[in-house]
Amino acid sequence: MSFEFLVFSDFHAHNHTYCATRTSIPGIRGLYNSRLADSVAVLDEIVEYAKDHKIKHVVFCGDLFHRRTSVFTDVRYVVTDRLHKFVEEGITLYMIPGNHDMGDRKGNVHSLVGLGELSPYINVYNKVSLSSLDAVDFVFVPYTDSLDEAKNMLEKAGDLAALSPKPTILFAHLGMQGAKVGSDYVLVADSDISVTDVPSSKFVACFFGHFHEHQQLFLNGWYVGATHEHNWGDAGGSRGYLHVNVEDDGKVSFKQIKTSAPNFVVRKDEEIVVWKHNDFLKVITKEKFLDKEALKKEMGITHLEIVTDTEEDNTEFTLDTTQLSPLSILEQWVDKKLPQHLDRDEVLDIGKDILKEIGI
Ligand SMILES: [Mn+2]
Repeated sequence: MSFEFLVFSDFHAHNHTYCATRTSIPGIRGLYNSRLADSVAVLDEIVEYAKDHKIKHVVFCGDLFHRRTSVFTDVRYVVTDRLHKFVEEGITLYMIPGNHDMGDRKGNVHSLVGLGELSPYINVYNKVSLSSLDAVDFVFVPYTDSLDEAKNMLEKAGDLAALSPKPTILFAHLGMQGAKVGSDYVLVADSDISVTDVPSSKFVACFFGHFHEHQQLFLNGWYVGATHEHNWGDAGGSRGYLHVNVEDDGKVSFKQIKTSAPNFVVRKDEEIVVWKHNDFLKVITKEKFLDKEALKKEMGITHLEIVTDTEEDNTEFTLDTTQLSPLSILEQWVDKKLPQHLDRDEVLDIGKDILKEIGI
C-alpha cells in the first residue's frame, strides 16, 4: 500500500489590484476582488482533485496570505471558508507559516493563528514539529530570517526524523542559495540556507516553500513552487501543486498538477504564444495604432495590455533572478539603466546610504 498526499505552497491570497474587477464567489454572498476569486478557485481545484483521487492529507508549505502585517477581512474570510471545504471532505491539512504569514521578523505573531484551533483537521506548525501518520511521518520547519535559527531548526528536524521508524518527509519554508526565485515577491537574502544545511539523508523527500518556481534542489529535495502566477515576474513559469506518492520502501515519486488560474503571458511582435481566455496578456508591438478592443475580440481574451515598443526604449529592465539581494538589485539597476551623464559610483553610494537608512 502506498501513501499519497498533495502539497501546495506560496498561495499569497490578497486583493491584488492588477486587472481586478468585482465578482461573486460560489457559496459566499457579496462581491469580491476578482483576483481573490481566482485564488479561491485554485483551492476549490485542489479539494476536487483530492476528492477524485481519494487523498486525505494535504500539506501547505507557507505564505497563505500575501500581506505580512494586515490581512483584509474578506481575504481571511473566503480563504478560511475554503479551507473548511477540505475539512468537510475529511481531508487533514498540515500548514506552516511562511514569511508573508508573519507579522514580525521573528514569527512571534502570524496570520495562520486560529485556523488550527478551529478544527482538529487543520494543523498549524509554527515551530519544528513531527506529525505521525499511519504510513509516514511529517516534519515541519517554519520560516525564519536568521540563518543560525534555520540551521538549528533543520538540525532538530533531522534529529526527529532519525528517531522515526517510518519514511519521513520534511516540509520547510526557507530560501536556498543558488536556487531560482521565479518571482519578484521574493528577495534572495544572505540568510538563505545552503543545500548542505539540510540533513537530507534523514528524509525520503524534502519539500520547500518560499521560492515560487517549482524546481529540484538536490537528489531528494524540491521547491513546490507557487500554486499559480501572481504578477508579471511569474510569466513563463510553471505553477501548480504536487501529487506525491510514497511507497512502503520509502521510494518517493510525484507529478506537478497545474492549476487553471490565469497566467501572465507576454507576446512580443508576432511571437507564437499560447493563452487561455482568463489569462493576462501583454502584447509588445512596434505598431503604434492597434485597436485594443478589436484585438481583444480577435484573441478571445478579457485582459489585454498593449505596450508600444519604440526604437528609443526597447531595453526592458530585468533582474538576474539569482542575484536579488537589495545591494545587487541596486548595482544591476545602476549598470543597466543609469543615464551616461551621471557618475556610477556616486549614484551607488547614494543608493547604499538609502538602503542603510531604511535598515537593509
Ligand atoms: Mn515566502
